[in-house]
Amino acid sequence: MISIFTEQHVQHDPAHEIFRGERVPCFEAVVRGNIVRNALIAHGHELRPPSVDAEPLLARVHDPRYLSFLEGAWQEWLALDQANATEQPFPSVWPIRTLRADVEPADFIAKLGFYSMDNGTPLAAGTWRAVRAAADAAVTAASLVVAGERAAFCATRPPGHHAGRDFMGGYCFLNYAAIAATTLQDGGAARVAILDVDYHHGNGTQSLFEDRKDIFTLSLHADPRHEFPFYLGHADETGIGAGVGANANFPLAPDTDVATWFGALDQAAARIAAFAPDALVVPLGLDTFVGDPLSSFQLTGDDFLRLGARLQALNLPTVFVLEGGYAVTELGENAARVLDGFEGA
Ligand code: SP5
Ligand code: ZN
Repeated sequence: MISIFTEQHVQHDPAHEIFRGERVPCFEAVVRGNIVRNALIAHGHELRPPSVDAEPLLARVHDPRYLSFLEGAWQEWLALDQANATEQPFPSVWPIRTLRADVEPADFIAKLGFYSMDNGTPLAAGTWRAVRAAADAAVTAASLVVAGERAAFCATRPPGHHAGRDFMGGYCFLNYAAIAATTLQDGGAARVAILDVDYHHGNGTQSLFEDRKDIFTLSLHADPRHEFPFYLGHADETGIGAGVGANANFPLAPDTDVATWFGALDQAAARIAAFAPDALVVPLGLDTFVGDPLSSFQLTGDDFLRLGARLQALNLPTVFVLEGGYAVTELGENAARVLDGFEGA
């Protein structure tokens, strides 16, 4: 399968994230991108660099004010203190209920909270360059499918499915699945389904499309009562307004076994078939793997082959977008197995 990969991912190289108030090494690390690239090559998949500019699409998915903030954030951080070049900014205050989420503050850390859902999405000097190149990769992968490829893989990091119209979160800054879906629609796919199989609920993607009836968002994930993103992803979220019926969540108990996970996948597949989309986007998180340090699901390597085969059986033009997966040694193999399973290898 043609996979779009950019070396620019190395520009996003934060040292730490916050876990239970302490700084810990980032789970979402540069090595992830390199491991995925190496495994794709080893499995015979063709790698290509991005060749389409995402610029015209960005402001259709994200708030222009948020994009401007992200583009200039590192310079603002340095402007506070040149010594910040070797430090990382973290938000410490958020416009929660009763506070105003419409007036952008002037203070940098206040702005960071204004545009963040958590303090677990570290920003680095080259974050904008990395996420901007990844957006080009998403548009390129979707454009290949528009041009007639059966499927393509946007093999980029950092991930994107927690990012919403005007916020970052969960290691995500720009929502590549949403960018890919929009590109597919521009290319003539009137109805698009987005099936998120990451361990975590795809809150950003749901929030971007839950009021739309032409984009069906589905997500299989750990129950948000127990797991990030905590505040979205429940089964009763079935869409809003014109989009009622075009959102489906399959929250699963922590420690859910493989048979139950595939049972939920079958239910999601039946819903997609009934929706009769013209194309499919798969936010592909590999953090459902039994050895993943952030999660409690139990999929093995063979299960990722099975997942690829099940997705192929939907018989739709398909764009895969890399999301989570933190068992770095196995991440590349597991991603490649999904593509292999899809291609019937
Ligand atoms: C794209 C994606 O998978 N984002 C996930 C963001 C999760 N952020 C919360 C991380 C919590 C870390 N918990 C460590 C548990 C160690 N056993
Ligand atoms: Zn995840």
